[in-house]
Amino acid sequence: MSTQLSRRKLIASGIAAVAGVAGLDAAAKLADQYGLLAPDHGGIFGVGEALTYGAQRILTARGSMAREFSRGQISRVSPVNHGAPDYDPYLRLAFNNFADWRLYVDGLVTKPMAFTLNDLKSLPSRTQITQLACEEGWAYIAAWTGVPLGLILHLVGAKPNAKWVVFYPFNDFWGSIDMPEALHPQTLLAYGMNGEDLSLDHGAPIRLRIPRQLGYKNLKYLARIQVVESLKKIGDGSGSAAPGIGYSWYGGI
Ligand SMILES: Nc1nc2c(c(=O)[nH]1)N[C@H]1C(S)=C(S)[C@@H](COP(=O)(O)O)O[C@H]1N2
Ligand SMILES: [Mo]
Repeated sequence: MSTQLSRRKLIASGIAAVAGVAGLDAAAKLADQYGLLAPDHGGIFGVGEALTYGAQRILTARGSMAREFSRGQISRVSPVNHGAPDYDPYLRLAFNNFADWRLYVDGLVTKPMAFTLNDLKSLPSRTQITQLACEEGWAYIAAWTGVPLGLILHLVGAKPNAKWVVFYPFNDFWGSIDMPEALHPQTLLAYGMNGEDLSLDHGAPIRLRIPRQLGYKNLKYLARIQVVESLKKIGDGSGSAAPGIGYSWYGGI
């Protein structure tokens, strides 16, 4: 552990030192070399934002866990932000209790798969009581049940050069996370909330539940997951719809 850690420390202080001496652009180049550059670094948030990502990535690289709470701490009210799509094909699938819904997982994988909701529910699950914190300043605690995303990536055989996981919901709020976050044990494809099926407005049939990141990274109403090596050719290349509406790609808490 210590060699790994001190190497990371070295990289972190190296990047900070380069930022001080040679300016932020040089620091960004160095960060990129070590996979510590957020995909929207060239955008409105600039290099400073990218370095926040790099610094946090080093701090959380050892897989630190988001806080988990007790049953008694579950919030009585769970607010909804951005309710379920009210158009097809989502409406049609919802009307049929998602019996015809499939979660397509493809991209840099050896075995692309289409999971039914029952497929996902029959896999080993994890229930965790965590907080969902919206960037607008409110939060609530709930119990979420789902399949660890890492298990799905294992089943489809994500290839060694896979670097990002892209999520496509039934609305246009697409997004992505990096591999360390995707493989983190608390990163779930959740189908249950507080002991019941996820409601439509909370993201049925499946949402990403990623308690180490802010609410807007917790994508709801998922249709497809794609594993990629680069985000450059996806959408506008910034890694998600978030930068387009004023949020940074990285939503770490
Ligand atoms: N597909 C999709 N997922 C989404 C959003 C969205 O607009 N579309 N909003 C996000 C935001 S900003 C927040 S705070 C959370 C809210 O989750 P909740 O409604 O279950 O509380 O969902 C996130 N997931
Ligand atoms: Mo949010």
